[in-house]
Amino acid sequence: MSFLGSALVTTSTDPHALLAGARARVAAAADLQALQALERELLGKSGPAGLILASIPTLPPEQRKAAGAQANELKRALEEACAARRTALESAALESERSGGDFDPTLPPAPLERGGLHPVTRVVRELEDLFTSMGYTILDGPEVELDWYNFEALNIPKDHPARDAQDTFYCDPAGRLVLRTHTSPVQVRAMERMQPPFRAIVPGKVFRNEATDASHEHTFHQMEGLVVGKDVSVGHLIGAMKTLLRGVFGRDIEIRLRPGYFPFVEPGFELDARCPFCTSGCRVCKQSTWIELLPCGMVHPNVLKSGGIDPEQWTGFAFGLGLSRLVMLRYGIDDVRHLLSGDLRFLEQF
Ligand code: FA5
Repeated sequence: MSFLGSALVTTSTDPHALLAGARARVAAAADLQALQALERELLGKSGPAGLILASIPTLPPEQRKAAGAQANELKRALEEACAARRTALESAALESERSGGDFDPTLPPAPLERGGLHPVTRVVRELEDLFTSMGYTILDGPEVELDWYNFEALNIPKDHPARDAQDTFYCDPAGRLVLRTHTSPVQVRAMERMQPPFRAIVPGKVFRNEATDASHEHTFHQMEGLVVGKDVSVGHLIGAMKTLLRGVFGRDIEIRLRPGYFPFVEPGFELDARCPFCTSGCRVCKQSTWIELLPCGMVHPNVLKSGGIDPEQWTGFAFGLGLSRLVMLRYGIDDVRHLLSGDLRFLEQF
């Protein structure tokens, strides 16, 4: 060790002797338990380095720095000796286990706990495959969003009553930053970055400041869809939605459009799907045989303008799939709050 060659500090403790004695004890430690006890003792306050440190106040000031350095080096040397002994003891233990009579190298290892994909992730992946096969790009957007993209650019100014339907969590006192209440803000972000024609989907987490119950959660998933092109019509929207349902439920599902109001689409619709679980009414469809699945509509010209797209030249449709609810339908989950509960008893079923 380098400190052995350095000018010796006069202390009441001799570092050479301390180190040699300690090393001999470490080398003699018979097992890991003994080594651990020794480590605690040697590296603690009353160990060799600790003793040197404790003697520092009694030394002349010009010797104190060197004594501190000696203590550190001693400690490092002891740590190295302990680590080397630990490796040797561990290898010896392994060796003796291997050569013991009841060691059977042909036995299978203990089974590993396997994780699984979250049901939302499963459905998102399926939908991503489906939509990319139809030429859609997958987009992402920030969960902490500017009020501009979440509301204003979507034709929802500050005093608009539609803000009440999506009460949000404000993130700064000025109210410029919000937790996004829907995936629709990515519509305008997409328009700013992509040249029409384009098609995109945006799966993601959204947040609402509202009371929770079996079908409402403060944090849930949506998937936005946006298509902008020449002469895009409601017919294209219906075609895309039918393809979506065929992909999710594996067969054709009847749909209907009802008028729906969202400031960022005109006309706007609520799309209902014929209940995939019954023909004459059940608990899932509340005995109506229809399930309210997703709001959608033709992109409002003001929104195209917010995104820098000329509404005289381009039209588009958009939809906002309640992904959490679709996952519930798909797997027969009766309470949306299970999804993000982190409860393994729930998650292990998938
Ligand atoms: C919207 O969020 C619009 N951005 C959808 C849209 C997009 C309309 C594009 C037109 C064009 P809405 O607030 O209805 O709309 O929410 C959409 C879906 O999210 C609902 O149909 C429902 O399935 C789901 N949803 C709404 N609130 C909750 C909640 N608290 N918990 C779980 N799912 C919810």
